[in-house]
Amino acid sequence: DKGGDNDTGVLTETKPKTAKPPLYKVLLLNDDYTPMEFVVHVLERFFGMSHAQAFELMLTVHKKGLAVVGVFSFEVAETKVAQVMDFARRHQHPLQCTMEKE
Ligand code: TYC
Repeated sequence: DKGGDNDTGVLTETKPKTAKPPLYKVLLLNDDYTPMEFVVHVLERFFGMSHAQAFELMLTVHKKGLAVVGVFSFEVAETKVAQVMDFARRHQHPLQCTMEKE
């Protein structure tokens, strides 16, 4: 294949692209009641963060009101949100976790 000549004499190859799947941000929301240590534990347990990373992100949420915890495929984001919401509910904390399309 000699490629496409786009009127410049330069041969360019156009690779058929497969559509990239959409990505979803998982957001953690601040509230006045969930203990800081519980949020840190959630971030370690469900998002694989180190204690230091988790503590830093927890403080960002506490100060700014919310933060992006990670970006995932729809299925993974949905699972993370469900895991966090279920864990918070079982421990009777009002912690909220949501997702939105990037
Ligand atoms: N604001 C909470 C407190 O002062 C701590 C907290 C941080 C709660 C992050 C939720 O997503 C959250 N105990």
